[in-house]
Amino acid sequence: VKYENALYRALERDEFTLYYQPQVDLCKHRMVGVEALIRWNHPEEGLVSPDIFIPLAEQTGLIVPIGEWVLREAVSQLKKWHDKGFDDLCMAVNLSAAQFEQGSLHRIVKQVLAETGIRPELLHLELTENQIMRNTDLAISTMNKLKELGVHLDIDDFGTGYSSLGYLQRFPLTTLKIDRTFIRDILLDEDDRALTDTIITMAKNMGLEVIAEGVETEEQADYLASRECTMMQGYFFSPPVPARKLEKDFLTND
Ligand code: G
Ligand code: G
Ligand code: MN
Ligand code: NA
Repeated sequence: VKYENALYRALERDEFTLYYQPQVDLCKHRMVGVEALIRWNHPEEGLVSPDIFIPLAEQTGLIVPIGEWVLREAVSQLKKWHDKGFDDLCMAVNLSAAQFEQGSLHRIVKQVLAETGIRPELLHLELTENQIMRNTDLAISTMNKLKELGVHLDIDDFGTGYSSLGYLQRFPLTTLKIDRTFIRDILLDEDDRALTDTIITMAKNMGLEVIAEGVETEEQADYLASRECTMMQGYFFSPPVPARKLEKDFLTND
């Protein structure tokens, strides 16, 4: 309740900003994409975590216009990076449940792609298992429409939700993102290791790409690479950072 009124005004006052976290492919020895993560610059309280205001935005329905702002901002930033010569960089954008279930999502994505001229396959939309399992028929039909536009559909936090493996193959997915809670203890906990190995194998067998989230150490990265999971994201490479910082650290032309 504390932030509710302020949240209403945050969009028009331009208080939101996006941070970007690199997604690296160890095979290619470089960053291949980024995930956009929203931040709120509250006038009095400074940076407010999305863990606090996203649930509130979902309750109030504000997540729909905020989510549309995120999509537009992320894709227009991607366009700027493409124009600087990094023209195969991908952008991943998180979708909330309300946004995903809005009839207008497909039209907005199509419009944003048309306005920027971004190749659709360079845009990844992230959904969680729970989002797609809520109403599977609606989810499949929405995902098919998005897939027809050519964008990628990634499952975020994979392994923590309630999707059944039998259902998984009915969704037009491209990527599984292994939740960071499994990666955290991958070298200490046999069960987490077994689970991670299984997700990697399953993804390969289903023709899906796989990304490990929350990679914090070189040892974790080495282990994943030894299991042929070479796409990774996490503090070991970089935390989410402002666009300028990402450019400085990862997008230099020399
Ligand atoms: O970046 P950070 O780890 O603080 O993000 C916390 C949570 O907020 C994560 O679950 C992340 O998916 C979510 N989140 C971040 N940015 C967005 C966004 O633009 N839209 C939605 N729906 N969720 C976001
Ligand atoms: O739910 P989603 O995967 O979209 O959320 C991404 C969140 O994970 C962001 O808030 C980001 O700050 C956080 N994050 C990214 N890399 C790491 C990491 O290596 N360790 C931890 N603990 N959190 C991470
Ligand atoms: Mn995500
Ligand atoms: Na995640």
